Amino acid sequence: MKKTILITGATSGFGKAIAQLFAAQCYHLIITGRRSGRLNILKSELENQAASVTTLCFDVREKEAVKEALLSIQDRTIDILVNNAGLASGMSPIDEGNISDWDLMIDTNIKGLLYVTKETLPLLRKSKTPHIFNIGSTAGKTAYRNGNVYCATKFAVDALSQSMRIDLLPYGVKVTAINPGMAETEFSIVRFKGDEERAKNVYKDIKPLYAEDIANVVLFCATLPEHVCINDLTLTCTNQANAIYTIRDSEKPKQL
Ligand code: NDP
Ligand code: 8X3
Repeated sequence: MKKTILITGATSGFGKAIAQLFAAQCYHLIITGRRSGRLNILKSELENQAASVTTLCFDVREKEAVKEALLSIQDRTIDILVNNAGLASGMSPIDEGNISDWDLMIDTNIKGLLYVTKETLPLLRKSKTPHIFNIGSTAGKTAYRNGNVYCATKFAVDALSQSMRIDLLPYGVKVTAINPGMAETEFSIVRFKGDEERAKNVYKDIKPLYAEDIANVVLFCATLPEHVCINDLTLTCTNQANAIYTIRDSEKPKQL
């Protein structure tokens, strides 16, 4: 029987790549995000490849909107939830931080993830193989300079993934935290508020991860035997060891 996957933040980056890959694997898709135009374009693209796609347009920060969206599909069963919607906004020392950036990151990355999970759990519990993916980050493993509140939100995602795994054990729900390092998506353009030059510089002289790399890892974890659960998975590009240590190609010694 075909499984159903619900992906938050499917209008761009990881979420979009996960949608495209799982559509190719014949999953039923429920794709979400705030930009309805992008959701509809992705829906037509995937339906042209014979996938079945439902779109739900909502902001994960608005708990009533989340509730209403999930209520509209209450007859469905969800096998996989990917809590992917999230962002960084700004990058400054803590004493120079902008409070609305802090609110935006905390409301989206922590509270949004909680609202979506809470409203999706009744539909997940109808599945014989329920699985939650939380997209964390290397920023949730090690704090880095000027990362402060973004790092804190991803540390929270790490803690919530561990807690969900424990609390949902009696219901056989797999919970997998995926913690990517730097990946070239719209992430840095959003973080630097549209400054594309600054965003491009983050990945200068580096071969970063791409959204498809994260999608492949999610698919790998989702298709393991029923008795196997990867609880926590960190992946970085080869140029990066963790949130702090990254080498640019131009900095490499000529020989090892
Ligand atoms: P993108 O900016 O490319 O995509 C972010 C997605 O999140 C978009 O689809 C956006 O959709 C959605 N989103 C953001 N805010 C909201 C909101 N309030 N309500 C609903 N949807 C929202 O970034 P990535 O694909 O790179 O990021 C995806 C996740 O991966 C994030 O949680 C990020 O923190 C994490 N991550 C990213 C890394 C990177 O280097 N790129 C590395 C590690 C983790 P829309 O605007 O349409 O609402
Ligand atoms: C996104 C990766 O390095 O910008 O979580 O924190 S990083």
